[in-house]
Amino acid sequence: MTLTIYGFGASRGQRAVWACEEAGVDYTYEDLDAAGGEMQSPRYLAINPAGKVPALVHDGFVVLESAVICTYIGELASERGLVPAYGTKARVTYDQWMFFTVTELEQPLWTQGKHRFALPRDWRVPEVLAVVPKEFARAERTLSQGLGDRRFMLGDAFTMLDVMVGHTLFWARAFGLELASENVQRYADRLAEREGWGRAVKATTG
Ligand SMILES: N[C@@H](CCC(=O)N[C@@H](CS)C(=O)NCC(=O)O)C(=O)O
Repeated sequence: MTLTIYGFGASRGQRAVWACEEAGVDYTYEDLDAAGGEMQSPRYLAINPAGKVPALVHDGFVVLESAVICTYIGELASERGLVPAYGTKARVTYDQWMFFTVTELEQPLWTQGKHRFALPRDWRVPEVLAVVPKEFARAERTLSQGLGDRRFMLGDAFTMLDVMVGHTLFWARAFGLELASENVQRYADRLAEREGWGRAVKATTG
């Protein structure tokens, strides 16, 4: 089996690498030269026509979207219980928070990233940055209520959902946004201490 993850530095590619580290799945990490245009190269566009990362290629099968990639990796190591079984209520709750992470929690962060550096300069609208802390605070309050006093999003066991949520919380901290809720702060600290995350950081940013 060959499994390759495409990313660049501290991008969402770290989610896929962290997922492999937690699942004990062997992988090769390919760090693309984003500044040099490698994500828009014909070779990479043949893998992901959107020219975005992460992408995963597993024995020729392409998987896109970080939330789906993390779930796919978790299911490759099904014996580890990192993804609730399909058709269960736990899986519905897992999917619900996965969707919340990509459609709500990370969106203010992505707005900040796009309008600070990711979009071409003449597309950026600095005024939208004012809503970022407000929107993030609202999403974080929702997350805090969902997390409650659990160790991980779904209970005592770590799942791939924690990779997605955790990475997004680390991203918020890297962007200078406060985690206002104590339970979310403690949860993020707990995830940051995981060896799998440490190895993912080393693999992606050296
Ligand atoms: N929804 C996608 C978002 C992927 C994404 O936007 N990745 C960023 C890096 S973190 C990217 O490739 N940006 C390049 C661009 O927007 O052109 C996912 O979660 O995989």
